[in-house]
Amino acid sequence: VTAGIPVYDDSDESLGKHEAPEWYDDAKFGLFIHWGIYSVPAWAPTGRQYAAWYNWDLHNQFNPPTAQHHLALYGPNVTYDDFIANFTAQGWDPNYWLDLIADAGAKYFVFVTKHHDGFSLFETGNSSDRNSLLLGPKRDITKDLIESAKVRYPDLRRGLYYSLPEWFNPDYGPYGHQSFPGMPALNAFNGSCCDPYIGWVHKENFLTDVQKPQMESLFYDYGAEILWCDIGYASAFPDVAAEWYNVAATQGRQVVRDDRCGSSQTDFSTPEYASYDAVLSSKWETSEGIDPYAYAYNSDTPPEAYKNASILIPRLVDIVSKGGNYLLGFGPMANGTVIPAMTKPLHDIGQWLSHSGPAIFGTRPWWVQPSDPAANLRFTTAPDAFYVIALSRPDGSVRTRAPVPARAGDRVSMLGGSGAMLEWKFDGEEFIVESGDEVKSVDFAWVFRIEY
Ligand code: FUL
Repeated sequence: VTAGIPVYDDSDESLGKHEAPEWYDDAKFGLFIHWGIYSVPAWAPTGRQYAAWYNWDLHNQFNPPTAQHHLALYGPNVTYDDFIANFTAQGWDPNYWLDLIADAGAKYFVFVTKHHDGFSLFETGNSSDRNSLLLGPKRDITKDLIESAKVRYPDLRRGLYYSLPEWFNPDYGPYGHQSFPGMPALNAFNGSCCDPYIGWVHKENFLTDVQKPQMESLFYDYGAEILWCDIGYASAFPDVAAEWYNVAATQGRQVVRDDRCGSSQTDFSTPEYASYDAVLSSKWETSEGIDPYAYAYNSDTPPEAYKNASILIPRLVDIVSKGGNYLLGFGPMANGTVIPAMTKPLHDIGQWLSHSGPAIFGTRPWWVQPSDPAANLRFTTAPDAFYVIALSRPDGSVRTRAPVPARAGDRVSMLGGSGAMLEWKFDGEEFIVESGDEVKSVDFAWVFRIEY
């Protein structure tokens, strides 16, 4: 026990004391990487289903497009696992992704080490043999990514996504609200059944022999700084969390986990494709793909349908102004490369952050939202400055009646502009900055820095 470092135990009360560390709140912008067997078929009806759900949709009689697509393209005899042969990672260089992440200005990434299809991209020892070391790439993808990141961008925070359930694994059981034809009935599994409505079924040893060693490996062998569990329900996490927190703390590291780890406590919540009108009282992170509705690569999505920087940058600003983090997903193709429709907006975000990042990173939200919706403004605060961010290009001036904490003598300038001090005043309650021509030099969002 080191003085000043809290020691956690397995009780709910103790685990509930864990919080998102400041570095995570400061980081604001991360990138989510979904890459796996599903990147081979890479298909879902665009805008409607998640491409990483290919195997689920393939078996879902209530949701026929994927099954129809599969039948037409591959015929009736190709199974999902047949795609493993085409998932080789040949030519994949982790530095190519890492440079992309750095170019986008992101402070962290979250890599999908095992999605619901149960195929692991990390060393799973005795717990499973459906993994990338034995099959497909024959390579420890997670290790290659993590170790390269440590060397190339040591400040980039490293997050690992981990799905607690595994579809169609007889030790876990069917997943979802109904079983599909040809699949064993929900009650056909031995061991404990959890929720009679959802029908989550798992054998007791799934937690002790699969989840527990795998989570511990992600913590200690791969050094997860963010554990991004998915789905929740039956979970070994409560049994391994306290030790993870304690070990990390004695190493001088602060780790963080999301709200899908199958326990009631959480460090941050994870709404998908979400936005809010006001600041939330507890830490949150919204995730979404650059794709209109997918995290993994979806070949059905036309290039023009991807969100571009004029959508993504205002999203980032809006989320941060409400206290959230933005975890933006890109889906590499099976060969590991990322299409220009995704790399271009990432690059544009990075360019914008290179001058306007101070209004994002390390900031905290302001307690009140700008009052005039037409002005399309957002606020963030820092110890040395207050930021008024316009999401539409200001036409001559920026005006708001919201309580902006500017005082006589404060200097106002636009980030990414000439650096010139701008005229500003209060007209009654209205705060006015003469933005003039400065705004011509910047695109996507215009940050006015009020320096205390
Ligand atoms: C969801 C998953 O089911 C999606 O496929 C995706 O991974 C998203 C981040 O979480 O719950």
